[in-house]
Amino acid sequence: MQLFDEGLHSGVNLALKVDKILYRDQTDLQDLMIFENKNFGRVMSLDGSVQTTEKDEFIYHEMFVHVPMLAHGNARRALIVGGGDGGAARQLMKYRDIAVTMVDIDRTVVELSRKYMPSVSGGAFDDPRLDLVIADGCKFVKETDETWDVIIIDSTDPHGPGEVLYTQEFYSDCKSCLTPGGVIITQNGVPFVQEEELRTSYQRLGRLFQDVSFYLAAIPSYVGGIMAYGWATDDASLRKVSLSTLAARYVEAGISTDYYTPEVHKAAFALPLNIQKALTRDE
Ligand code: AG3
Repeated sequence: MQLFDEGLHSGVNLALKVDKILYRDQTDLQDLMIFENKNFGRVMSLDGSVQTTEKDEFIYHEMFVHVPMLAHGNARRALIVGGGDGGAARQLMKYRDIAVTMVDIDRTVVELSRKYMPSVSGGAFDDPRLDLVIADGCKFVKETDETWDVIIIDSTDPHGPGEVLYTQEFYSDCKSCLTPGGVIITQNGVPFVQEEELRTSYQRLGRLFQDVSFYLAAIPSYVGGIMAYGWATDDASLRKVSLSTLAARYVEAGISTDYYTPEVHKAAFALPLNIQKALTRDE
């Protein structure tokens, strides 16, 4: 029996049974593998870490997109940095009046996701409302003079090509291309095994934004428990939008989801005490 043995964390590993390898090669930037697993369907890994699986990507991407979109309530322009599998783009396409820019550094990720895992992007790459840019996200946000209402940083963990997407400089450049009242969401890892990354992002974002927090969701293929999305905005009211307003916006948007509900949205911001303590602890 062949096992995919994830090397992301030093003390704990996710092992997935590999039923069939569909693709394995080195792109210009990273090692990319796509294989089949009974429970997760097709799985894409980059540099040995699970990025996306057919069966649980809906949880990750729905929470990444609908939480900021419905909290904002009037977002017309969204930027995805990373997200080459197209999962976040697919969720954004559910909004009628949306224009999406997606900047991923690795064209091969886009091409292979499209080919081997078409349900993840679900046609988003053929949608005229999506502008796909193959470029370094860091450089892109530094140089652009465009602005966005919602910025989704759908990166790998802070190793390899994704590492720069966790720096103070990158967050600051993102802030300069955010419209007033806009919000930035980050992929911030699994706190139980990546507490340092949570603390670091909290400090870096905290130097730049009035309201910085996290919200949570459990993604079965990201080992170690519940994962955290970073939330950064100068408009503190976005985190306080009432359940009835979220519910009205959800109905009005006419979107359908399999994980997200307005109730789950509200609940996701409740941080367990150990996470609150990790954020405020002096060290
Ligand atoms: N973004 C999240 C990768 C997280 C990997 N972490 C892990 N395996 N524990 C990847 C892109 C998904 N659109």
